[in-house]
Amino acid sequence: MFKTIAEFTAEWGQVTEGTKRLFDTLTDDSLSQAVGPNRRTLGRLAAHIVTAPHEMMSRTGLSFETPLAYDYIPESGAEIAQAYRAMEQGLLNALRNQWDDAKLAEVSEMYGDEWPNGFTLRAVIHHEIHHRGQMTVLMRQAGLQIPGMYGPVMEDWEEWGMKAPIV
Ligand code: NI
Repeated sequence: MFKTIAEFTAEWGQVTEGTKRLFDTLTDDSLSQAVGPNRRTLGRLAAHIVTAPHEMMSRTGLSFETPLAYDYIPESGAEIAQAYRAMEQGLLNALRNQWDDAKLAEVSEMYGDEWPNGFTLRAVIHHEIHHRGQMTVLMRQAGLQIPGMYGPVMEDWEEWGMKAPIV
């Protein structure tokens, strides 16, 4: 759990930088990709990543606008990428303007449980990374090349003239 807003800001910057690179790779055609029938499409997953931090943080009393309605799935990858940028800045601005570090130790009711706000901020990041991983599978299935997040992707090894390790 985060103890200071500065700690969260530093990590949020790293995570959102990766997500922006991923979202900028989305094509409009790819958004209908799903792992199977009646499963969430790539567009729905991406829109969920945009709206979930607002849904979670609103329960703590933090106030900022969601750039997408919860049930709306854009048909444009660029629109999702733009909405994501608005969300990540809106969340950060709200934290800086409305909270101080002491607020992170305060507890809010979350889904029938009580979470310290600093834990909720941690959950926001884990939730995003979780769904981002699902997105990369669908993006591969849709024929897109994905950017490396925590290490090289297949194409990076090829570019370096090396064989990708199969481990
Ligand atoms: Ni989720």
